[in-house]
Amino acid sequence: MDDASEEDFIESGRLLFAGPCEFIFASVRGSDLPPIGPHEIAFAGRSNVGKSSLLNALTGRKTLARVSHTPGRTQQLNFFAIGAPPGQERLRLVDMPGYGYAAVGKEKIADWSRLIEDFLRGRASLARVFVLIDSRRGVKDLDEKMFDLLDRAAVSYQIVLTKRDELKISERGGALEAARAALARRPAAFPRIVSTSAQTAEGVAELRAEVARLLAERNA
Ligand SMILES: Nc1nc2c(ncn2[C@@H]2O[C@H](COP(=O)(O)OP(=O)(O)OP(=O)(O)O)[C@@H](O)[C@H]2O)c(=O)[nH]1
Ligand SMILES: [Mg+2]
Repeated sequence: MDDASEEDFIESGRLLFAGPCEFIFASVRGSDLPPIGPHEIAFAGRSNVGKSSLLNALTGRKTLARVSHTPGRTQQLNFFAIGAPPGQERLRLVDMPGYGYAAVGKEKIADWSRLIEDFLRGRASLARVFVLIDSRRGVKDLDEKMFDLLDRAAVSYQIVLTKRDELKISERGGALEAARAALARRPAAFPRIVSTSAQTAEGVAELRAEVARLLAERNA
């Protein structure tokens, strides 16, 4: 696939997500994960950053993943199968609970940490984690902690900027530069950054292409 162009990946990404897509499993503890299947891509990030919304935008379904009206709504790992029939899925997407929601008690935070760490460690099918960063807020301490965790777990990760529509066009280059700078000390992070909006669908075709490229590399 060395000579495949960006346009080829845009098209294969479109096809990948044009097919069937369904919710298959929810995990509240690391001992209760679905059996290993196809490659998985997980969506991590602060509560309210737009994980569920971006997952819906990617799959073109408005209500596949539940979007929060109050932060901290997704409190489990939600697995979605892309492609059918069952057992022949091409890919799974994993919507992760958000971090950094202040009103969550210590006990919940401990449960959350255990679930996330159990999932990230030794999940052979986990191909990459997209760490979503709000374009307006940039990379914060808790995001750095997530990067630390991913570095320790030796999981491939990549920054995806969200809510790009909320930035003025003149501010967009700066948001990308800042995210790039945050990765300068992170050799394990994938260097390309995708800037998206679930609201306007900007960057969504590019993110699908990124997924298609990753699958092509993995299956090569
Ligand atoms: N303007 C704008 N708002 C967005 C975008 N994506 C999500 N939102 C809004 O941000 C809020 C949070 O979105 P979610 O998709 O539920 O965020 P989440 O990261 O899944 O949140 P948790 O599950 O609580 O961790 C909702 O009010 C969305 O409508 C976007 O691209 N642009
Ligand atoms: Mg969510």
